Amino acid sequence: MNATKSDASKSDSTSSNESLMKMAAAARAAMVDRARSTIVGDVENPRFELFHAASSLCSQKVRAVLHEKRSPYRSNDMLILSSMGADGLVPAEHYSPAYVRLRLVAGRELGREFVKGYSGRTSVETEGFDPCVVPLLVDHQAGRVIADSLRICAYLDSTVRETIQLVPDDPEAVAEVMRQVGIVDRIPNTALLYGFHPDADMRPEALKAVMETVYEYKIQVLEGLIAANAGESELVAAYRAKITKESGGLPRRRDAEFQRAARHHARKLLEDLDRDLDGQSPYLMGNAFSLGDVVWGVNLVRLAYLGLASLWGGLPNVTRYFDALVRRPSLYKEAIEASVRSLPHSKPMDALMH
Ligand SMILES: N[C@@H](CCC(=O)N[C@@H](CS)C(=O)NCC(=O)O)C(=O)O
Repeated sequence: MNATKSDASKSDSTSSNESLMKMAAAARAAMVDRARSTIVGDVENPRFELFHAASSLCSQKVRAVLHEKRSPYRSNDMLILSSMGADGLVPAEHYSPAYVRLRLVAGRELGREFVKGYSGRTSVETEGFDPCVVPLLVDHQAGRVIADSLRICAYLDSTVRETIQLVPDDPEAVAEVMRQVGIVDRIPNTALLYGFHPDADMRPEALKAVMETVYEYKIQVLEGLIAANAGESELVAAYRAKITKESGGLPRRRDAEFQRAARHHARKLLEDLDRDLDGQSPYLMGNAFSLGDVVWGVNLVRLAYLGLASLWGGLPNVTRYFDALVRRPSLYKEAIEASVRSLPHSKPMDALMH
């Protein structure tokens, strides 16, 4: 009896692994340019597969962890901005039905409701599950799909044990690292990236130009996808949730008070960080590089890219911390170089390149 049961569950898990592999292959195939699907590392069939974007802050966190772990992976570098082509709107690749179906598998495991509105943040904890974003990790060995950068980073740290450990063992240290990770996860990054600041908008001009139409294009593409997939109710619900969120962002893009509040909030968090750092050691947890440093590193680089390094003006510990973080090879490659390669030129980044 037991043998039959375990045979059955083995074949169940084999078939669900197969179906996951097919779903991942379909999401890959929906990308416009297959050349953006590559293997990072020296193995033919890596255990991990990442759907991400070079420019995406949340993807940079995950790639920096994979770099620290020296884990090979299949990299699917997606275009996450819809753009206007000669024949009309070219949809962002992470809105493709095949990719969203794969994400919905991860969403079921996450057990959170779809995102219901816009706050300028992207944290699953505070906003709910956005079915139309990157990054997304497939673990082909475990037959699992994991959504959300915070969860993916923690998952990779607990799964790949043979290299650096980014979340420590000591319960107090774990609590502190995860507290910092949570703080960064709730920074209103979308507000800072998409928003037109009324006082000093230091973002590159080419980036501002993209942001003039970003919400309109997103909504238009998503409406088209709803019409084209009207028979698939789960997909339609996912696209509707995304429209709700993006429609909420549209009036905030030029909302002066909202934009000022987002910056003010970021400054307060940096003041807290300045107090949390001891002013001597390179990292949050002394000499031990941790997941807290990965996420702060990526986010500080993004703020620098946006011309917002002034937010840590007069905060000596954060200034020193930033200098240490940008020297870390994982952050240099996955946040600094990747941003320079994939985003419009931003002058403050020149000083960080070597
Ligand atoms: N909480 C999610 C947020 C993911 C997220 O917002 N991703 C952004 C890039 S950092 C994205 O895909 N934006 C494209 C879009 O909204 O269409 C995570 O950390 O993974």
